[in-house]
Amino acid sequence: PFLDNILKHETFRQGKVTVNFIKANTDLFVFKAPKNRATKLITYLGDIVVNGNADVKKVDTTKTFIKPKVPKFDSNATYPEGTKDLLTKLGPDKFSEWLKNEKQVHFTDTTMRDAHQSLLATRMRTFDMLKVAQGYAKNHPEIFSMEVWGGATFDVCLRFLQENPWERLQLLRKAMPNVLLQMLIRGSNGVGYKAYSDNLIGEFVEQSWENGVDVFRIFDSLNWMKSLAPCIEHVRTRTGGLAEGSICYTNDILNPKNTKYNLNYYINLAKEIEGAGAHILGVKDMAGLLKPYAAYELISALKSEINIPIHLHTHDTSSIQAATYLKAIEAGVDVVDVALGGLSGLTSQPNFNSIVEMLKYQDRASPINIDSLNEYSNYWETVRDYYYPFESGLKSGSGDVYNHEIPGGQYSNLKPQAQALGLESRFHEITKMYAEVNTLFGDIVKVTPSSKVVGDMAQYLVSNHFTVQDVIERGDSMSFPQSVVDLFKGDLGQPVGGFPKQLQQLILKDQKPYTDRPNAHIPPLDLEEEFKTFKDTFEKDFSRKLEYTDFLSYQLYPKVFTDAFNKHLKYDNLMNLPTKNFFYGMDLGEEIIVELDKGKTLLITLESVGEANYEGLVTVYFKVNGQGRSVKIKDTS
Ligand code: 3PY
Ligand code: ZN
Repeated sequence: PFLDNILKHETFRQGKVTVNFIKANTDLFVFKAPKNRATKLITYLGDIVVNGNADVKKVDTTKTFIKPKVPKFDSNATYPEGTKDLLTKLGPDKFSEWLKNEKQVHFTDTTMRDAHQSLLATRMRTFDMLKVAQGYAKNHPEIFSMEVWGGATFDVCLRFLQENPWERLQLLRKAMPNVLLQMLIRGSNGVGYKAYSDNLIGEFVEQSWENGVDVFRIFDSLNWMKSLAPCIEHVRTRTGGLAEGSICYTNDILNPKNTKYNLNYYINLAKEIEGAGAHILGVKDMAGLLKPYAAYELISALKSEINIPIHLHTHDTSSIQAATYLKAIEAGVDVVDVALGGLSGLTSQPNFNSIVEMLKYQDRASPINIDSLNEYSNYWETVRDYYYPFESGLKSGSGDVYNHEIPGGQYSNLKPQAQALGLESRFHEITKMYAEVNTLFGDIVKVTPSSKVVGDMAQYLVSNHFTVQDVIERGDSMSFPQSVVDLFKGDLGQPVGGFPKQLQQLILKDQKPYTDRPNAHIPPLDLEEEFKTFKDTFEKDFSRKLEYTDFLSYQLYPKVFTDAFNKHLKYDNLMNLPTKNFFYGMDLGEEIIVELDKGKTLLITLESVGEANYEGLVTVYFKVNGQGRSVKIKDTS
């Protein structure tokens, strides 16, 4: 390293070395940690052994894990043709026609996106997905699509899992080249919580397609067409994929008192979405409020009013959503979203395996090998155990969802959040307040990011012992959460029927709201210039070339990306580390195999852990491919 420092030194490179060169340049004696991957990996493992993974709040030391059984598949066999092949053959418009004319009902498998987002706080790692991706695509090419990307997964990959979301997408694409891959995109909010410039969203859509996404489920958190339409247009003009423009379902169309979100409202919105060029209509029931008989009415009406196929999404929070699917299937829905048994139910999607059984011997049944499907469910059931710290603690379905209308993913997060704020015993007060805040806000559509704002306000009121009446009476002297102010200013767009004017004034005080698109206030990004600046800032010490997709990650989440980048410099790519070791480190004497790159494998054993020295440094001893190695870790626990 000393020689390396000399060779790289500016003075040396300029050929200006004098006899005093070494003496005058003390920086020659500063050695960077060796960059090799094995050192970085054992540094990570050592850190987790000494300090634990900060993301794991409570470790159960008695826990034992069972090795998940990967269902058999032939890695040399060619992939059977699936929906991706059909899309390539037909193109998106003809594909949409094909789907509409299908008699059988089709399935989207959400296991790798919404299911774990809704049950395990989005923590599922690529490692566990890749183990079964190829086999699943080969054994189940009849699946309509695999939802694998978007929603909260992008943020969580970078923020908590130290993964590159684009790499996840590329690897899943490679492992599943025959079936459609699907993502969830929040219209002008992309995969974030605020509006971005239009050209950034356009680039993001194009790169998502280039890297593997075929089906874009596009929604807006206030059902605002002005946010949906540009995103549908991006998919139509910049990709060869399918634009699934979606209505978010809220309230209850069968409730005679509901004059806002009634059947007519949804039909009109669906027509606008079809008119904007969507290939598929998504009905996104994010909170699981679409009851069975309402589903029959809604789907029947939509089938007769629009000409594109209909794709229904729900969450089983109430535990009766299989009945909703049954009625929707009777009414002619084309595709439904399901999750493999082990990751289904409650705030996740209805159980794929059981829905297949429900339809067996019926007209619209799909030819699916249920025994194989059950093996995959077992795999996920076993894998799920490795993620126990991220379970929500919800134990049963809840009929109360029809009152509070909290989306599945948010509901399962709310309990741990309340716990963290010391409000666990007041959980039901928060859910009740959520409903009251919704009424106060004028009954808005609640889905990311608008749902987060309602949740922020509910927590704010409960933790400060305020009521909504207090807001009405004394709101002008309250300082509300920033997200609430932003919403009422117009930063997430306009809600159905507008904001309640008086409340808006109380919240905004002397700020002026606007009613045009938030994106109209965000200048387009100078992509070329910004990409150059990005590379100049980050590329210096990086162990791999930075891609345009990294730049997009940075633009969407600057701080999250920067933190992930710094961790990457320290630990390198941790994606291939087994999940047990990623979250819980290693046991003494434990031996693990980690495949760093194709053909480059490390056999690592944890030999011993020393005591902290006077500086608080702990030496952790490993054996790596038979050789003794140690790392010094600062004990911060
Ligand atoms: C998301 O936006 O992540 C959702 O899953 C909304 O339902
Ligand atoms: Zn969902």
